Formats: sequence, structure tokens, C-alpha cells
Amino acid sequence: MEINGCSAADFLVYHVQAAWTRTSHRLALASGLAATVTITHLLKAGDGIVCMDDVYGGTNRYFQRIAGEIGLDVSFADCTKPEVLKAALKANTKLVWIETPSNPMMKVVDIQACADLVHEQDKGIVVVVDNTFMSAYFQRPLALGADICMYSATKYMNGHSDVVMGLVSVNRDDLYERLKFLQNALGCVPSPFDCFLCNRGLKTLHLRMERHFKNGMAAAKFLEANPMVERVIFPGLPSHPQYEVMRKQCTGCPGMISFYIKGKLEQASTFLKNLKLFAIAESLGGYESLAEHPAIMTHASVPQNERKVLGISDTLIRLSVGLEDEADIVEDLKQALAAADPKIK
Ligand code: P1T
Repeated sequence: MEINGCSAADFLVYHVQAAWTRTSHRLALASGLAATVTITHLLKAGDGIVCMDDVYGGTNRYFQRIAGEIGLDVSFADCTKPEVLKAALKANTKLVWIETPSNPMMKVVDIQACADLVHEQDKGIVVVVDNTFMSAYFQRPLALGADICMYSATKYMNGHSDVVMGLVSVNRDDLYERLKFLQNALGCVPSPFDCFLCNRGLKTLHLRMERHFKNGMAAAKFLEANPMVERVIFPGLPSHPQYEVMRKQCTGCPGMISFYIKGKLEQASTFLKNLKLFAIAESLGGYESLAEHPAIMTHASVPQNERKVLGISDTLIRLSVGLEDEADIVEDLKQALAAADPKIK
């Protein structure tokens, strides 16, 4: 085994991916975005990418403002509707990018249905699933027909909010060889110390994910019953539009919840300022509960008209529910919602 970031990473990914996803090839990269960039370099100028319409703001920014500027033909489609995805495929499409659940609208895509549809059209189109939210514990995209599964390991896979890293798993030898070459050629390698930390985090992935699920469910149910809340979007609730798809393809849900608070930006802002246990911060999937305002924070780089179409409004709040005591989490949400209620002032 060579002593450099790449091979330490390979060891790390072998450790967990072999156990969780049983994939034949694995790579660890410098960040989730480094994984996105490396995968996109499978393409050449003139090739087309169809990307899920709702994705992490940085993925949207990279595809629109960088990949699109260097000759790739990027378009966005709501992949929860197979007919919309089908209509978006073009003769030059080489890559379909699915994020499920999506960030921040928590849309759930039927991976098997999309992969089948795309591969029926053209076996050569590479279907990528960003599996960051579900982690390898709750969802296995390669078993559902995807060609590449990627993660921002910065989130649940590491889980301790002290590492920035990306992971990629593939079963196809040709894709692995090319991605390995690109990772090295582009310099998207992780540091050995980050590999060490992430390996530490992965050992408790199963325990953490079950607790995120339990706490997330409790928070989502509480929010859904609170009069200050307009709508909760949590794939674990029967009210979620793709609840049945989630039940079919996942074994649980992470602690990611988006909800609309009643009122305007002022109520969203008052709610966030009054949180005591939740920290206001970007990122997600760590041991600690985080809250953020997607329109101002993680998705500020998504053009305003697109945010409007997607529903990323001034009253949308995203929570990453952590591993704390369930009652403390609910109590914090309760007091911050009460503080934001104009009737109480
Ligand atoms: O942060 P990085 O490791 O580069 O991962 C990028 C990334 C990729 N995919 C998804 C689904 C993500 O959510 C992210 C990063 N997201 C945040 C930092 C966030 O707060 O949403």
C-alpha cells in the first residue's frame, strides 16, 4: 500500500463501503465538490449533463457557472417526474445527476425508475446519485441501477463536523480506472489525517443514522403539529409527496427537515435567532443540530427566479437534526417558534 492520501483513502473506503455498499471500487476525494468536479471531467466539451433541478447550491453553481462556461451543455430537470427527465435527455446527454433527497427541498427521486429510463434511452449515459443525505447506511444507489454513487463525506459519513471529504463508489472497471486517473491528475486527493478521522467516524455510522432518524422523526412530527408551521418537508412523514418511493428504496431517513414558517422573513429570522440548542450554520449531518436559511445561506448562489420556482423562499428553514436528547431538540424548536409568533409579542 502506498503512503499517500489516495491509498490511505482507499483503505478507509474499503473498510466501510465493503461492509455497507458492497461495491467493487471506491475512491476518497478532497471534498464532496472535488468528487463532483472529478466525475464531471468524465465529459468533454459539447457533452450534455441533465441535473436534478433541486441540488446543493454549490453543485448548482458549479454546473451553471463553471461547467456551463467551459463548453458542457447543462440543463436542469425535476427527476421526481420520469416524463420530465425523459424529455430533458438529448442526443449529447452523457451524464444524469440525481440528488435524493434533494437539498433543500427534500424531493425523493425513484433511482431505479430513472436509471432504467436513462439506460433504455442510451446505456452509455452515466447515472450519478449524490447519496450525501441518506449515507451508505440508508440507501444503496448502485444496487438500484446507478453507475456512480458519490457522497460529501463532510456530512453523515464522517459525522463529526471535523473533516471535509468526498467519496465515490462504482462497480464498473472502466469508470473506476478513469476516475482514479482524473482524481490524481486533478489533485482532488484527501489528506491522510482526514482519512484517519473519517475512518473513525464511519465506525459509528449505523448508530448515528438510527439516532438521526429517531430525532428527525420526533422533530418533524412536532413541527407538523405546530400552528406556527405552514408545511413540513420530511421524507419520513406520510405527508411527503414521495413517501412511498422513500419507503421502497431507503431503510430510514436522516435528520434533514425543511419547513416553511408562517409569516415573512422576519419570523424566519426571529426563529433562527432564538434557537439555543441548534447552531445557525451551513453544512449538515454532524452530531450537533444545525439550522439555516437556504435562500440567504446555502442556496444564495442559485439565481433568484430559480429559487422561486423551486420554493426556496424567505420563510423556508432547513434543519439538520443532530444526536442530542430528543426532548431537548423539541423544546428548543418549541420556544424559538413561540418567540417568532407575532401574536405572543
Ligand atoms: O462540502 P463538500 O464536502 O464539498 O460537499 C458538497 C455537497 C455535495 N452534495 C450535497 C448534497 C451537499 O449537501 C454538499 C454540501 N452541502 C452543504 C455544505 C450544505 O450546507 O448544504
